[in-house]
Amino acid sequence: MTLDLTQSLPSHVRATSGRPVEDSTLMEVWQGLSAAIVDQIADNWAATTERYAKGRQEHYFSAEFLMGRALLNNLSNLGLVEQAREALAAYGLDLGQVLEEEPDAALGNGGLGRLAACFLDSCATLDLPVRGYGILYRYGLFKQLFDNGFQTEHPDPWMEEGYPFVIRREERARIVSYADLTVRAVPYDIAITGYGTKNVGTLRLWKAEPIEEFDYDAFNSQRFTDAIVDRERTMDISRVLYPNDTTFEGKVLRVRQQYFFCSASLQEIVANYVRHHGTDLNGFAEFNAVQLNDTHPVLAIPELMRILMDEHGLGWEEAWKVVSKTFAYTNHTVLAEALETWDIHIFERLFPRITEIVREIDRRFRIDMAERGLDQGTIDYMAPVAGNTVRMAWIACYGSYSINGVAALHTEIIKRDTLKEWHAIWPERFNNKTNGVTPRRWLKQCNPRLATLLDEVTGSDAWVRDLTELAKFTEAGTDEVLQRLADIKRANKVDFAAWVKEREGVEIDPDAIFDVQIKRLHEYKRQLLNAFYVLDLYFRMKDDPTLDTSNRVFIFGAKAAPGYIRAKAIIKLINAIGELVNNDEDIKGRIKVVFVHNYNVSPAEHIIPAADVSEQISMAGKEASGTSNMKFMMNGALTLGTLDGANVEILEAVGDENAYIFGATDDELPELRRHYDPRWHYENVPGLKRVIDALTDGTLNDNNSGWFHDVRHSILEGGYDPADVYYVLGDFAAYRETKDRMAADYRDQKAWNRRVWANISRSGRFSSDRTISDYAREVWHIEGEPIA
Ligand code: GPK
Repeated sequence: MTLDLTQSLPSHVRATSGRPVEDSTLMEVWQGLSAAIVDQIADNWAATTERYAKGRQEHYFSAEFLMGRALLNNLSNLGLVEQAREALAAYGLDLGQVLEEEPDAALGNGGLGRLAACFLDSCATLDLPVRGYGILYRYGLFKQLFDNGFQTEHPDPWMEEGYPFVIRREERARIVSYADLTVRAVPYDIAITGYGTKNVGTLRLWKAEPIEEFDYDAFNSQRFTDAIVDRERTMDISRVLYPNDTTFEGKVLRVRQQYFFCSASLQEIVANYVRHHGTDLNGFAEFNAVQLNDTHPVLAIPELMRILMDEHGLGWEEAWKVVSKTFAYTNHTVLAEALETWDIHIFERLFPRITEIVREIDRRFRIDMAERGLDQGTIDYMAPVAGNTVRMAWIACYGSYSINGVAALHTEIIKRDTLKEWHAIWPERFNNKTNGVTPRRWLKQCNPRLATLLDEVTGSDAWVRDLTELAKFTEAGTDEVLQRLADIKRANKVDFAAWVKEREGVEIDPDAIFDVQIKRLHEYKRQLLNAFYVLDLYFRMKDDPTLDTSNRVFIFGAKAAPGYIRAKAIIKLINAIGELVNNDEDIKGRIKVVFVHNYNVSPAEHIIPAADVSEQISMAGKEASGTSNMKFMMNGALTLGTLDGANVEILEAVGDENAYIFGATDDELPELRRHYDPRWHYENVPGLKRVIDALTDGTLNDNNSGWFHDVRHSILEGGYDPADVYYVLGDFAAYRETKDRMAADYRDQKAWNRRVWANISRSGRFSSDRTISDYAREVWHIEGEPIA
């Protein structure tokens, strides 16, 4: 029997704090309430785990899971929000305040990590036998602060004060061996509740620990410090998340991390197979599939070969047959700088046996391809090992039965360009799985006002489990519904304005257009294009104070990889523009720029429900999918974007009249770029010269870093790269025209809200439930297994 939270909360808080609720801190109350939730789901969690262990399972391997906060998600899934509110109210406590105590589990960088988190939510909701496997980083993604407008990075020891949602499973620890180090991998499990189901899934995160607390030999022979040093070397493995997004960083520690979680996870999966299906591993792939979230977990391919051959006696051919029916690979980018390649000497030093296996995969690959009649040039290009370089994406393509992109356009591009040689040989391996996002966190939880309206309009909460339900109500946008949409957006904007005032110290007008670009800072995403527009609008307004336009708030949120100086320069630039614009008396607050610092999952939950405009302005062909575009759509923001990634499919879903699309397309760009002269645009496109000159003529202050000169130079002159690689100047005129038109359209609120409703009601396809159903049916071959 499970207790009502009113009964169970006090004892959990007391057990946490050692004091009555009245004398406990808010943090302790958060911990107690969280523990009470874990208590509530324990039986269902155990039942689900047992049930899944027997049948076919999917294992989602990912170096990143950007989970965000867990408590509200669990309360909401379990239908306990009101109960929790009441249980706390009895002590004069406010649920909202308690929820704000929770640290974000930021074990990911951006889209790829958050996608993994949305997928787990959908798998749980759909009762699918899927488990996530990753690393329990002690430090999540760095915390971002601004110092004089410059990004500074700070450690994020997110579970230092205790984190009740993670359960250590000491008894399931595994040994992971490197040539120079042997470590214990201890699993920590996080329960993944679904919406409207009793099933509870699992995210298993591995922590590296020393085999023994101390190396007693070293300790006893007076080499105490040596013993400590080795211990620290072990703990290093799961110490920190690498803060790069779509860029590869070839650090030894990183490859150690990758092998660490792949090896530990596979050992466990194989042991489970043996327990339930016996010692003949030839049948392994009938019960297990592994999805590789990008190339970060690709070492799982040679590692499974090793386990099958060295520990279970399979021959090479038998093992390879199993392996190539087990793995499926998702590609998340076409950017060359993201391609993971490792120097084989690193492999040799860390894991000689894995290196041997990789070399053998390479040797057999070359024979295989020669027999298929490929020429030597193509074989060399595709081979897993080239000279001293191991190419993880090629191992993934060779060893996987499924290869997918994350939006229709992206999949076409990898078939046509990035992976075309692979597609030529194995077209049947390729498939598209357009990304999705969970409507639980990204609609029901973050936008309760809109959720209530949807309940009313549709007559039930069925949309929460099947977002395509909303499509039946595309015609339900009556005047009354449109007015309520407007009221909801306005209320969300008022809330957001208060949040921004408190957090960033900037005052914003809830009646202004809230125009939002939130994503990692990368040149291809073109925050610079947006910044140029803001500056240009500012100058136009200075020229003509009567310029007839709605008030505008430009909201940015973005972290730059710590070593990506150009990206950091763009952050500084946006902050400098904010400085200039926000404080100019002439502008009278008609333009405001807000850079929300430390952008992460929780800030996104405040920002997205308040947005009017969703900036999705990457250079066409570069953004594999994008996922914030989907979150905005669900929350009734209109897309201002290029025909890139999933924008293309959003446009298809809503129709031309309900989105603002501009700019060069992927098809047009090669030809356009051939004749491209950014200088010509600088000289001739209205507004551009003034904006670009402002970077360096003293209008904007980069505190003598020289960074704004570098930005200008990269756009006009280039250097190592050609000038303006991402076609910022080329698309500026179209962007300005489209954004101006959008702002003019905003004045007709009724027409605008009709578009808002079109977006919300047609967002069903972008639920991660749809994405996951597609993976389950077409790639994983699993079905829902409800425990009750
Ligand atoms: C792609 F390659 C990568 C990466 O290292 N990190 C990352 O977040 C993103 N991504 C893409 O850039 C997005 O377009 C995409 O929506 C997301 O992955 C999820 O597929």
